[in-house]
Amino acid sequence: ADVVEDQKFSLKEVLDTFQSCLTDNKEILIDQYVAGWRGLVRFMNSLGTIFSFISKDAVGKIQIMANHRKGGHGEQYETVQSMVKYELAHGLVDLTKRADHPESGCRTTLRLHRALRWLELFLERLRTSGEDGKTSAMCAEAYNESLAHHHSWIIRKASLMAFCALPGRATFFEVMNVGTPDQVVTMLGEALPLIAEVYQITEELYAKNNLLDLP
Ligand code: 1PZ
Repeated sequence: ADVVEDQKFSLKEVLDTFQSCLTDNKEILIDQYVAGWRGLVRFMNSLGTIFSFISKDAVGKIQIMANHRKGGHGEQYETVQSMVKYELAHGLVDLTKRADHPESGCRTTLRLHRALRWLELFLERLRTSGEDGKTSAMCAEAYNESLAHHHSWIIRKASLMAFCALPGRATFFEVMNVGTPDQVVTMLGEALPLIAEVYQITEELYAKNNLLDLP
């Protein structure tokens, strides 16, 4: 295979990683989930330094999860399901206010999980947009419907400002490096149901365990 071609970054591989985090019995593998986020952050970094305050926070959370996996109880963190069970059974989650466990896997994953909803809404808008669609508006709408509800005023302002720096739809599609606009749309159509499924499974698991408002 062409070496240069192989090194080129494709958003398809990133979205494939997310799909691969689902096991046959619908558990979510943390290694793959985290790898998916790593790829997304890499993609975001390629869009410009204005996003570095976002990428810094995301990298921090990715690192927390990677450390849980590498730690002495790493095998308990194999899936989101086993993590929830383990951390709750051992009182490792701050349930009402931040205290002894500011870096629990549960609260850290919840932040990424909320961001995954943003991703789903944004990619769906991108998929169904016309040639003259405005990426910054699509991004802002997706954000206002999801993550914004959980962010302070200052973070919301900074985020909405950063979105204005997003390249136009045509350039955005090119940076995704998936192929023609038609191929991008097809790829998104295939990837989105799986991203939605990963989101839904986590959402139900968190709801069942009363974890959706972790501080
Ligand atoms: C392609 C354009 C990129 C748009 C990214 C949209 C997401 C905007 C999120 C901005 C949040 C940045 C600042 C950090 C906020 C944190 O306070 C929160 C809550 O964490 P806590 O303070 O409770 O520890 N962090 C988050 O909400 C996690 C945000 C992760 C964002 C990952 C974005 C990945 C982008 C992929 C692009 C394809």
